[in-house]
Amino acid sequence: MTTIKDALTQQGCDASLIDVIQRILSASKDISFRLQQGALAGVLGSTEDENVQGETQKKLDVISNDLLKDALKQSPYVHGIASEEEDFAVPGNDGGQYLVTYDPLDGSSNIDINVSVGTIFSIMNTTGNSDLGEDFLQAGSNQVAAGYVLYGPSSILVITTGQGVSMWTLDHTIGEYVLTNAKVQIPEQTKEFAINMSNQRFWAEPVQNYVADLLAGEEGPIGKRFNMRWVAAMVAEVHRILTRGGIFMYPWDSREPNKPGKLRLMYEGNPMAFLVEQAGGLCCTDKERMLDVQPTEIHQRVPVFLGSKEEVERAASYHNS
Ligand code: FBP
Repeated sequence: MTTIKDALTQQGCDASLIDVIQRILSASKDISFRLQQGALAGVLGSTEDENVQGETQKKLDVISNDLLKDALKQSPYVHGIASEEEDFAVPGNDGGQYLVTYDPLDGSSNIDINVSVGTIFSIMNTTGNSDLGEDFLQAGSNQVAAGYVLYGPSSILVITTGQGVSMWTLDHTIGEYVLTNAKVQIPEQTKEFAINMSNQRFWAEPVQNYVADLLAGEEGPIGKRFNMRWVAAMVAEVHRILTRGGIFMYPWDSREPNKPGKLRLMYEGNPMAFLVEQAGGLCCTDKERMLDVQPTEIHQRVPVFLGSKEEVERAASYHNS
């Protein structure tokens, strides 16, 4: 049986990077177990607190954040951590080489209704900048590894180190991730889109026009009928797209005109962009390739368009024209 360690070694990852990834995976197994226990573990529901994004924290957001943070801080190779649930970058070990960003539990509003959620992670090298917060402000093209664990009917790890994308299913009987798809490839064309349609009246004109053309079906300018999906957890939307294609959009909208979008660049946009590109798809903002965006702050938000190559190119063309 190929182990994750074997696969990462074959991809040329050194022992320190493998250590960091394995710590994330061991925390993910713990999160997966707690999610399965659900109400039995007393972990459902909200805390009294809000995170730095102003969102109510679920108990499992906090528990998952702590599990990942504790696992990573013990690694001699982790220089710093940035999480959706932490206001500021958290120092690791001075001699550590890697910076890790993560969303410990993406889509956490799904927890209480027993629908899929996930952990998203991204790993970069430290630049040596003595200001840890600034050290993190690197474009996504600098990522050395990224992935997510989707906690659904099964728990599935999807990972890239820049040499394609592989999928691993958690076998609870042995407590290990088992390789279930060695080469994930996104179909170039699709007839499926995902966007929160309830925000339609708030979108900018290019998104209004593009979605109107998708909805026009065979009679419209695109000339095909599209189906729509919305799980309300980016990790589940990306998993569907990696499995059978599609386009996912979370554009800027005028509900909060001063924010560029809802999703976060450093622990949602970038890791998903790395995975999607490595699987043959595309990911961009309304202006540029996601992986080229130069971050200005750790919790920066971005508009996101990702998925099947031809459809993302089409969505981008509405912004360019
Ligand atoms: P959290 O990480 O705080 O859960 O928020 C992110 C997110 O859940 C994405 O995963 C998802 O795409 C989006 O919010 C759904 O937002 P909504 O359905 O409220 O528009």
